[in-house]
Amino acid sequence: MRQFYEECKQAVIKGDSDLAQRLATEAIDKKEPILDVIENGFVKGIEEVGRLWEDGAFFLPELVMGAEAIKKALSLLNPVLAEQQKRNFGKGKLVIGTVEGDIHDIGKTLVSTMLSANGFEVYDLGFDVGVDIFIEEASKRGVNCIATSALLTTTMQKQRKIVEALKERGIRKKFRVIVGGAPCSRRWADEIGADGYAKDAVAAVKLIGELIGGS
Ligand code: B1M
Repeated sequence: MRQFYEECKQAVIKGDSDLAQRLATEAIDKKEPILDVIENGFVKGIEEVGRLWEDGAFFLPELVMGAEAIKKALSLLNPVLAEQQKRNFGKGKLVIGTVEGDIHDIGKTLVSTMLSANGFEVYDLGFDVGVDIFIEEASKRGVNCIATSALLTTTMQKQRKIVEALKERGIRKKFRVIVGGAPCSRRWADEIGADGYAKDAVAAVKLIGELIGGS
C-alpha cells in the first residue's frame, strides 16, 4: 500500500495528470479507502510541490501542473469519497468558500465533500468569495454556519473581516464562523473572534458537527 501512495505522491510531484487519473481510477476499482489514498498519497505530493517551490527548486509552471494533477485525481475520487463516508449525523446547514483574493480550493473542496457526505446541507460558494457574498448567501439560505478557507497569509485577513462585518450588521450571533486552511490556527480563530478552527477535513466534520450538528 505504501508503494501505491508513493506512486500517487510522485504523479503530483511530476505534474502528470494522466498518471494521477490512472492511479485514482485504480484506487476506485480496487475499492481502496479513498480518504487514505487522498491524504497519504496525492496530498503528500502537493505538499512536496509546495516545499520544492518554496525552496526555489520548482517554478510557477510546476506548481500549476502539480495542482492540475491533484485536481484531476480528486475530480474522480471526491464523489467516491462522499459515498464511502456517507453518514447522517449532521443536520446543520452551512456555506463554505475560499475567501476573496484566494483561488486555492483543493482543501476547501475536500472539506466540503466530507461535510456533504456526513449529512450536512452544504452550499459551496467556490473560491475568491467576497465578504458580502458570504454573508448574503448565508442569510439567504438560512444556514447556521459560515465556513471559510484561506491559504495565504494575506487573504486570511478576510476571515477577520467576515467576523467584523457580521458584528457591524448586528447578526454575529446568527452564525457560527469556522476558519481553516494552512496558515490558520486555533489561536488565529480566537484572535479574530471566530467560533472554531479545524486543521483538516476530518476535524472540520467533527467541529461543525459539535457546533451545529444538533440544530
Ligand atoms: Co499556492 N501558495 N499560490 N497555489 N499553494 C501556497 C499556499 C504556499 C504556502 C506555497 C509555499 O510558499 N510553500 C504559498 C503561500 C505563502 C503565504 O501565504 N505565506 C502560495 C503562494 C505564494 C501562491 C501564489 C501567490 C503564487 C504566485 O502566483 N506567485 C498564488 C496565489 C494565487 C491566489 O490565490 N491569489 C498561488 C497559486 C497556486 C496555484 C493556483 C498554482 C495552486 C492552487 C490550485 C487550486 O487550489 N485550485 C497552488 C497550490 C497547489 C499551493 C500549495 C502547493 C498546495 C495547496 C493545497 O492544495 N494543499 C500550497 C503549499 C501548501 O499548502 N503546502 C501553496 C492540499 C490541500 C488538501 O490542503 O488546502 O491546506 P489545504 O487544505 C487542508 C487543510 O488546510 C484544511 O483541510 C484541508 C484538507 O485536509 N482546510 C480546512 C482547508 N480549508 C479548510 C476550511 C475549514 C477547515 C479546514 O473550515 C472552514
